[in-house]
Amino acid sequence: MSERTPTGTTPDAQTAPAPSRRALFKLAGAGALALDSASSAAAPAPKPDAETILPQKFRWGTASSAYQIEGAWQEDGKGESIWDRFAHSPGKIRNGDTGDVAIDHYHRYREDVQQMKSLGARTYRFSISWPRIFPEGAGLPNAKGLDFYNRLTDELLANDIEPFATLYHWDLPQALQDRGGWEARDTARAFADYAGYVAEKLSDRIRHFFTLNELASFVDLGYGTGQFAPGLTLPPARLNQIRHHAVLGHGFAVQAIRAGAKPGTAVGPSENIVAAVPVIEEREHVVAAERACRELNASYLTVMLEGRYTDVYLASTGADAPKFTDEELRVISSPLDFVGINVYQPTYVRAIAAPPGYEVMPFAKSHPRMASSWQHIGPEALYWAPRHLRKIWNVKQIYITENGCGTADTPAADGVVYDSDRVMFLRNYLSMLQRATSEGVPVRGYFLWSLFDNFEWVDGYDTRFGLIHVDFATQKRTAKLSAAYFAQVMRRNAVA
Ligand code: PNW
Repeated sequence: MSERTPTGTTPDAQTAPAPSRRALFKLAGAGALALDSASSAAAPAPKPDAETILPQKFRWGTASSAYQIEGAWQEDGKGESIWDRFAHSPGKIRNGDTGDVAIDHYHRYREDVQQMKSLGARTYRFSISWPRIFPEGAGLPNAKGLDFYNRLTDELLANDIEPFATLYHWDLPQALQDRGGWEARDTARAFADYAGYVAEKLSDRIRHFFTLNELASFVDLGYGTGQFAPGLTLPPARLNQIRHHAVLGHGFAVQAIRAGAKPGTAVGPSENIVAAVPVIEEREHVVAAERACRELNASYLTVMLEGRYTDVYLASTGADAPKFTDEELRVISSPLDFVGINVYQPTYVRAIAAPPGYEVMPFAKSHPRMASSWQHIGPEALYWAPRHLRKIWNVKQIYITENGCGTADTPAADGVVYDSDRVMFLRNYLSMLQRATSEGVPVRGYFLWSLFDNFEWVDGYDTRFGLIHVDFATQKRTAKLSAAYFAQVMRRNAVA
C-alpha cells in the first residue's frame, strides 16, 4: 500500500514511471546511479548543518565477509569450511542456495574495488578465509590462498582505500570441526596460530585486524540452535564451554597478532553486542540499560573487557558454568586497541525493583521490522551501544563494524532499485550515531553492511543487504538509490 503525501499519491517504486525518476537522480551508463567524482563535482552538495556533522577523520566504509561474497570455494588449494559442508547439506539454506559462486568476488575483486572508489569509500572491512590460508586448519600454509589477500590488499591501497581485516567470519576449516570445532580447546590455539601467521604476512599493509566476528551468532546459532554451521544443538554446559573457547581464541589471537605483526598494528573484536536501550529515556531506565548491557553480554564482550565472568552469569549457569582458569581469564582480557560492534537492532529494557534491576521487554506485536524477520527497527541502538562502551568500560576507540538492513528489493523498469526503505533506515540510524559522537563518544568509523547484495547465510540470496544490487545470474552490479545516499553522507561527513 502506498503512502499519501500532501501533493498526491506516492507510487510504489516498481510501478513508478521511469523518466521522472531519471530526472531526480542523474543516471550514468547501464542504468546505474551517478556516483563518480566528476558528477559530484558538478553539483556540490549544500554545506551540512553543524548538528549533522561527524568528527574529523571519521572513517567511512562498507563491510563484507569471505564466504558471503568470494565464491571459488574449491580454487587455488582452498580447504572445505563448515559453511561449505552446511550449505551443501539438503534443507539447510533457503532455496538450496550455496556460497559456491556467491558474487564471484574472488575473480572480480578489481572491478569491485572500483565500485568502492566511485562510491567515495576510503575504508573497507573484509574477512580472510581461514581454509584458504590453512586448508586443514593448521599445519602447512597454502601460498596461493594468501596471494589472493595480497592482491586484494594491494588493489585497495592503490585506490586509496584502507583495508581492515577480520580473521574469522564463521568459515571454520571443516578439518577442525571434525576434531570438535570450537568445543575443542585446541581450536582456540589453532585460531591464534593462523591469526599470527596472517598478521605477520599482511601487517606491513593492513594496520587493523578484527579477531572474531559475532561470537554470539556463530556460537549460539551454530552450536546451540543449530540454524548455522555446523548445525549442532548442544546442551547448556557444552555450549557454555564453547563460548569460553571462543573468547579464549580471541585472547590467544590478540597475543599472537601482537607477537607476529609489525609494531603499531591495532587489534580488537567485532561483536554483535546486545544493544540495551532504555525504553524511556529516564535515569532509572538508563541505569537499568547499563546493567543489562553488562549482564546480557557477560559471556562475550564483558569477560573480554573485564577479565571475569559476572557473578550473575556464573549464578545463572550454575552447574553448567564453563570451566576456566585465572590464566585463561588473563588471556581473554588481553588489552585491546579498539572495540568493534555490529549494531542492527535494539533490546528494550526497563528498570525493576527486584534483582537484577532490569527487565528485557518483548517487542510489541506490530513493532516494525526490515526484511529479515529478526531485524526490528530501532535507530536508538546506534546511540546507546557505543555510549555504553564508553560509560561502562571506558573504551577509547570504537568502530561500528556493521550496520545495515535487508530489503526485498527488485529493480524498477529502468534497472535501478529505489530502496527508499534502506535510505530511511540509514538516515535514522546515522542520526543516532551522530548524537553519540556529538556527545564525545569516541566512535572512529562506521562500516555499512554491505557494499553488495550477497549470500545472507540461511536466507540464501533472497534477502538483500547491499547498496549495490547484484543480479546473481549475470553478476551484473547496479547501484541502488541507497548507494547515492551513502556516497553523499561520506562526501559531506555528515548525516544527509
Ligand atoms: C551479521 N540477529 O549477522 C553478520 O556479521 C553478517 O555476516 C550478516 O550478513 C549480517 O549481520 C546481516 O545478517 C547477523 O539475529 C545475524 O540478530 C543474525 C543477527 C544479527 C546479525
